[in-house]
Amino acid sequence: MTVSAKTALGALALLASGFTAAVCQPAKPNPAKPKPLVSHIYTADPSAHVFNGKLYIYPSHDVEGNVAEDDEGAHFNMRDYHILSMDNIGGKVTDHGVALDLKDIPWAGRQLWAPDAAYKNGTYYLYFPVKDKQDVFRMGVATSKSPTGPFKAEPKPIPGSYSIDPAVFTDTDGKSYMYLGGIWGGQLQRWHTGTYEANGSKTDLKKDNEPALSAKVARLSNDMLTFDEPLKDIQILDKEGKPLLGGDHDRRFFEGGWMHKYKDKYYFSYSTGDTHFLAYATGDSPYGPFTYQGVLMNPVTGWTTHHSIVEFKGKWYIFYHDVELTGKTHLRNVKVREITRKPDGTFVTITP
Ligand code: FUB
Repeated sequence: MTVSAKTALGALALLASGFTAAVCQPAKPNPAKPKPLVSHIYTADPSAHVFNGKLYIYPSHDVEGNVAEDDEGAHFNMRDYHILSMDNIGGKVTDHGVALDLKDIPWAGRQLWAPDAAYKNGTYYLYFPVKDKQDVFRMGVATSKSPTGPFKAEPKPIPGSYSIDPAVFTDTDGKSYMYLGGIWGGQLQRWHTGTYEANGSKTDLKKDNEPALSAKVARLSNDMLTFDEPLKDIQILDKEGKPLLGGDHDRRFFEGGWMHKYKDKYYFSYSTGDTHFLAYATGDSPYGPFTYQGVLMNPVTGWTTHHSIVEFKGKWYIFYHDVELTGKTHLRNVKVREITRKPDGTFVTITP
């Protein structure tokens, strides 16, 4: 996550004042310069899914919370989720209103960060990270009969869960997995011994020559409400089979993991955080190990970078955010553009 020194992005205060319509402007796809999908609210961390032939986006809902900025991202003080949907890329985007509110999550303290969603057996699941009342990030889950909610939160966090940025992937055999983790403000480094270190590092372990901190994965139970196994490390290796190191900030995992499958290969993509790349690595199993392949997207304007990848009507798209509307790190807007793959399945790097 963010550090205060990195937030001075200039004062592009292009705030869309007074515009509160629920149905938003069509966003014309222009690969050269994609537009924010909506501008009446600020949105980030878009997790895109296709349910019943329609595209749904589960983003964070950024707000100006008047919370002082700190090195752990306190100013990312989000309090609810709105779900967006669209029938076509470039068509009308609908904001379905508040789907889940912080006040309706019994165990939550503050900061509703990047969510994801899944569907199984007639129920939609919304997964979300939020700090508990002790200020420790945990993963929550909420359910609904509709992809747009309203969602009802389970009374407790998912047992054994921690850190941020859940991404739920359902494989072709029907098994679902949650990927999670984020260093710095996402607290992953404080769990490196297996228990939470409240006074642990605010950034990383400062062990540049040791394997980098890993994202985590666990298979979900059949009811999608708990982990079926303890969280495991996601290993990301270089082409020589060596783990990426903690000091390799251009390539190591930072936050915002996403999993998709293409032609039987598993693609784990993620943000490198302080170097602002979206990178990816491929493997032969949902658990990895994954081999680093390169940069999926060069840095966007803004400090954070967070994405999802989805196939819709025969084409592959990346949903991501930048700060075009405000110039402020914590007031972001989501965008979409098509992805181009080379014949071997690797990506043509996108420069936004
Ligand atoms: O939106 C809050 C945090 O910023 C997310 O959890 C990170 O991935 C980064 O985008």
